[in-house]
Amino acid sequence: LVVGHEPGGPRFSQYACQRRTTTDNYNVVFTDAFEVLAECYEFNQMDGRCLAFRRAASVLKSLPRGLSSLEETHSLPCLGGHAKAIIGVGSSPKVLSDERYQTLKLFTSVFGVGPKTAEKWYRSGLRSLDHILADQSIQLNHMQQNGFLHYGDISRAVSKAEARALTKAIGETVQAITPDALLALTGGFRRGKEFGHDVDIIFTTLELGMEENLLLAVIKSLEKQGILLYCDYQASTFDLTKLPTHSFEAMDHFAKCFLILRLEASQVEEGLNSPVEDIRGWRAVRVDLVSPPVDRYAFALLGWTGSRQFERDLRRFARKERRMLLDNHGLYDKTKEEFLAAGTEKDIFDHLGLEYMEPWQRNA
Ligand code: DGT
Ligand code: MG
Repeated sequence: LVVGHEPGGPRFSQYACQRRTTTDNYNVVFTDAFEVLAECYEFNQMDGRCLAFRRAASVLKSLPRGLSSLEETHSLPCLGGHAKAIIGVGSSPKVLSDERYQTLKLFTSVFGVGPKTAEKWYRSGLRSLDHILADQSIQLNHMQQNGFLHYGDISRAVSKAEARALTKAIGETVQAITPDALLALTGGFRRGKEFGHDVDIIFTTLELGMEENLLLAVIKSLEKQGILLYCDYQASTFDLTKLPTHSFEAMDHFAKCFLILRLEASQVEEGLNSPVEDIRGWRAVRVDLVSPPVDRYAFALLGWTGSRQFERDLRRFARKERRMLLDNHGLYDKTKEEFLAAGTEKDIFDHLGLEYMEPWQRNA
């Protein structure tokens, strides 16, 4: 592998937002191993090591071909000794067969169950989903109850065709409420992924201040259409005077909802992804809707398009290289002491002095 330098910037920057990363991953064996380890460190709250392996995985995802020797890693950033050792040995991580890892992975696969709850259940000796459902002392919240209720459906991948069908349905619902609206399918599908774990859709009104009402009206309409299986609505807590946050992990403050929707097989040209569901005639799908004010739409679209690693590095790049603070709400220039406006994602890249990356190049 020849690690060259392209005109206009380093090909292997330490920042994911300076590497063009498509969905073609030629090092999936290594990146899978790194991501398993990252997840394991996350379960153990070892955030530094978790991030180190996420970064290492992200660098390998941007390579134009598979690594064929350890020497090739020497010119790459973000690969520590531990990561290189794994590449050298070429083995899959031992944690894969670790009971704790497997159990926490299983528990967190339920919608509404985070690492803390999974850990608590693990510590009390629970090892399977049946154990949890049979345990009288466990009080599941509404989200978790629905996570279990629809577990079979929502733990199966959503196809691009299914995501498109849902975008069409939401688009029509939005249109019927207000003809002047902006709407986009975002998240992994906007980056060109064939499958995802949910469908992320962003929309807003052209009239500033009406966006939250639109979201509420959409939810009401979905309920009326009989396709709303579950809804966790979170009202906006957006404060336009606040500076962008340092933490990526915190959710943004825009009005949003986490839904489970019913998707009919007849809505999907290619049919449903799973034969069982196709025979049944419908499936449940996890859908997230977010509705930012129109003047923040570009920031929210950029933030929700991901990938998570791309977003983390955009923020880190802004802070470390430009003395700017970026999040889903806006961009603040600490030198000029002012917010920088943006009507498009391109405007944000321009403010940051970064070459524009298409959504399909952000699969870091
Ligand atoms: P998927 O759905 O697993 O195929 O993959 P993605 O990339 O669609 O991931 P998803 O749906 O979890 O999130 C979509 C984007 O939304 C993600 O790339 C970044 C953003 N996002 C999701 N959760 C958070 C969060 O907790 N904090 C922040 N700041 N952004 C988030
Ligand atoms: Mg998604």
